[in-house]
Amino acid sequence: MSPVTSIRQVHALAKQGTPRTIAVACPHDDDVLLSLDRATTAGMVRPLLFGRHAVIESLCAKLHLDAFRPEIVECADDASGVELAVRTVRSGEAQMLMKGLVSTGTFLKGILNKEFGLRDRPLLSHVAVFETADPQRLVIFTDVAMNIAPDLAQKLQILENAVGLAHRLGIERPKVAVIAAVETVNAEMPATLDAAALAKMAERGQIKGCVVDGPLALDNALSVEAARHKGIVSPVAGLADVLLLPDIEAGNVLYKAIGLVAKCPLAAVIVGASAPVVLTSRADSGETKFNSIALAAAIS
Ligand code: COD
Repeated sequence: MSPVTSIRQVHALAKQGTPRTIAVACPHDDDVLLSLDRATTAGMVRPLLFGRHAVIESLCAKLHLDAFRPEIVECADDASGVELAVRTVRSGEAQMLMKGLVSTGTFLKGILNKEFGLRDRPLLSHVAVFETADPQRLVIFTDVAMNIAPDLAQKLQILENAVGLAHRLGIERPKVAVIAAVETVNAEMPATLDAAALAKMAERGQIKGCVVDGPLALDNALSVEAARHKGIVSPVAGLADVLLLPDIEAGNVLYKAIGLVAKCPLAAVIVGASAPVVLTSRADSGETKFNSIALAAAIS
């Protein structure tokens, strides 16, 4: 498979095969319903909604979604909407899960629930993808929404989850930049110590299927020019396919800067669960929600 280099190619992958059933917890939101309608029309998904029938029907009427006829399972409150949607994925009846208008904490706790949740790999993590031009390609970055302050062992898991996604997108040996504020190891900046450790682990074969370097600052991870200016000699510098961010704050700020300021196309999913999970926030555009459904369908 040649590497997927655009969000449009992600859409094309999502349209292959039969539509995947997507269980949606609490879809009481305009953009969630609009993006589901669009993904259904495109042949990517078959929605199975867990929420309040009357609210969903009135929103669909307001949005003029006349041809959108999803199956709806009545749920009295958010907690039961999440639990039933998660259980439906766990049973195999649905192949993807999506968060609607429900708090991120409630939703994530449902996925992690020991009795009915979707844990598969040791750590679940959030992975976002943006499309950049010149040359056109996808850059994966993580973790912007789930793991708050990962330690070295958790960063290794997050890195491996992102590399797994890169492989699914045809990037055979992704270049991973472990991001910090500077590209030199500084004992006062713990993120640089973790980055150096991960780079050494990869060099010694403890991390497979990718090339890892760090610490790298964002500019010299993504710009060959910036790396050259700073005299950085590295197989990753300027060419990173994966950006491993130090914590949720750095990741979340980067995600919002890319979407809101740079206006680059974005998609995001949680990986490491037994099925892909679409976790977008209320502030995400309808386009990002649609792209995220497509990404989840493409890898399910
Ligand atoms: N993967 C697998 N297991 C996990 C993970 C994970 N990412 N996180 C926690 N666990 C396990 C722990 O090992 C433990 O067994 C159990 O879950 C409970 O662990 P806690 O007490 O640390 O976790 P919780 O339930 O209090 O919180 C987990 C959340 C994912 C809800 C929490 O980390 C969180 O709130 N993350 C940030 C979510 C957020 O607000 N994002 C907003 C950005 S848009």
